[in-house]
Amino acid sequence: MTHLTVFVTGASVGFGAATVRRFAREGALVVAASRRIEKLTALKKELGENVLPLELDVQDRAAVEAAVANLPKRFNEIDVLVNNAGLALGLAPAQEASMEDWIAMVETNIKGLLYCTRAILPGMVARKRGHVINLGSVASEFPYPGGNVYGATKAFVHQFGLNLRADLLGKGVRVTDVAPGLSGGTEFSEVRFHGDKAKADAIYEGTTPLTADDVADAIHWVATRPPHVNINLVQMMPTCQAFAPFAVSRSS
Ligand code: NDP
Ligand code: 8X3
Repeated sequence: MTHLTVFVTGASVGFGAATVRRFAREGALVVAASRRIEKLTALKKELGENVLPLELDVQDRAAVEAAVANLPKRFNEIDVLVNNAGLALGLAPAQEASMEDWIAMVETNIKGLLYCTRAILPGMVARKRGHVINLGSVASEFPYPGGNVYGATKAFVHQFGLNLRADLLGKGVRVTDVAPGLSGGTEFSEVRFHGDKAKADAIYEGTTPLTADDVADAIHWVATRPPHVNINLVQMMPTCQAFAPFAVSRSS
């Protein structure tokens, strides 16, 4: 593999950590960014000097801009931005959902992704090469009860990616939406249920969900296609997941 420099947000656990491992083991330089620096430092200890731990809250626009502007020279020509930091909070119907949860999802999944993209994109355009890989979700296309704002943030991610492609035509910069379905072994559901592990575990009971390594594999695959190939969307589900019929209320 040519030596890529990869910037991964939400790198401390889950898909992000698996992505850092995958690229670092293939010889890439990886900036591993998230809020929990101790987990990032552990990743560096595991993977070596090609990993740069970066304590970063993507909700903090000034911090994102400063972090990108002040990257050490060895890591500052980013080839691949993996916009992975994100979360779902709650599964309540819209009329009962927490506004704080909604705002946190918008601040992270939408605004955080915008801050990172806007900070890193000019360098990619100047170098005439780069790749923005956004973590979308099947929830962007398929609605489900309680998915209200989470699914909408991922629909934003999908459409923003397509519009980025339109702006970046001729600039040598690729854009991909990697949109997984049910995925286990990450903190996603524990975060969604505000730390209720029993509720989180119940989501995966009796299933064989996608793993973080499955998703990292897809991310690595799209990033290592020849430069003239742009994968617009990878939508992936575990074999045990499919679609439900339309719901019809018979009492109204
Ligand atoms: P995890 O909860 O395991 O990991 C989320 C990561 O995001 C953590 O590393 C966390 O790090 C980081 N993060 C959260 N908020 C911030 C913030 N404000 N600033 C910086 N980093 C932040 O989730 P997954 O790995 O499962 O999910 C990763 C992405 O994939 C998300 O965007 C999610 O929406 C999406 N996705 C997940 C699916 C699933 O079923 N698991 C399916 C489809 C998409 P820290 O706390 O250290 O900051
Ligand atoms: C995560 C998958 O189905 O919980 O994006 O929304 S789902």
